[in-house]
Amino acid sequence: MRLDVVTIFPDYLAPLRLSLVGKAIETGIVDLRVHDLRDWTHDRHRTVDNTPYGGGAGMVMKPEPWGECLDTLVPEPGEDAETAAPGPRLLVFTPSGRRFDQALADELAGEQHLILACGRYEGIDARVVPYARTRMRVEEISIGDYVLNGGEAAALVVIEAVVRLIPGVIGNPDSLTEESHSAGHDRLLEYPIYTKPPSWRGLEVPEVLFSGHHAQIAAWRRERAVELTRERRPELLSDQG
Ligand code: 6GU
Repeated sequence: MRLDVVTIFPDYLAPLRLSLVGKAIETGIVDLRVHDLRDWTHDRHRTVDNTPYGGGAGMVMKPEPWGECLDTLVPEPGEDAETAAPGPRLLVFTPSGRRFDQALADELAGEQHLILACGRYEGIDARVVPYARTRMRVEEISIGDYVLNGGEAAALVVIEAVVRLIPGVIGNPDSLTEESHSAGHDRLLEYPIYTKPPSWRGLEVPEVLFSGHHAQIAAWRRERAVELTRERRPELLSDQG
C-alpha cells in the first residue's frame, strides 16, 4: 500500500518508522512518503495560510498549495480512465468529518493508495475538498468528538489502525479476529485475558480457564464480552441479538 502524507510538520510522522508500521515499511508492504506542504508554495516565506474572509479568529490554509500538491500526487486520468485502477483515495482530517471506526479501517485496508491531508489552523479553504472530488474519491475523517490542533495525530491513528490489517503485517492473523471492535467478534468489546501466575496479590484467574474445555471457555468469553459491552458501550449491542 502506498501512503502519501501531506503536512506542514513532516517530523510529526517520524514515529511511523518504529514498531509494527516501521517493519511494514522496511519489508516493502507499505510505501510511506511524507511531504511538506510548503514545497508547493512559491513565495519567499513559503506561506500556507491567510486570514478568513468574513472575519473571525485564526487562520485558514490557502487552497493553492493543496491544489498543486494534489495535482502532483494524482496525475490527470489518462485515455484508459474507464478500465484503469480506481486511483488513490484522499483522506482529509477534520473534526467535522465522518467518525473513523473499525469498519472504515477494514475498508481502507483494501486500498492500493491513500493520500492523507493534514490540516492545521482553523482548517483548509472549503474549495479544496470539492475540487479534489472532481479528481478522486475523498473522505473527510474525524477520529473522535474532541478538537486537535491539526490532522497529524489523526493521521498517525488512522495509519496504525489500517496498516495492521494488511495481510502479512501481523504475524498471527488470528489476533485480528479476536480483538475488540473486529467483525470476527461481532464488534463486541474484548473479554478479559489472563496469564500466569494463577493467583496474584489475592486475585484469581477464573477457574473455567484451567478446564481445558474449549466450548465452555468460548461460552464464558462470549458472556464476558457481551456483559462488558452492555456496561460500557451499550450502543454497540443495539444492532445484534
Ligand atoms: Cl481529524 N482533526 C482535528 N483538528 N481535530 C480532530 C480530528 C481531526 N478528529 C478529532 N478531532
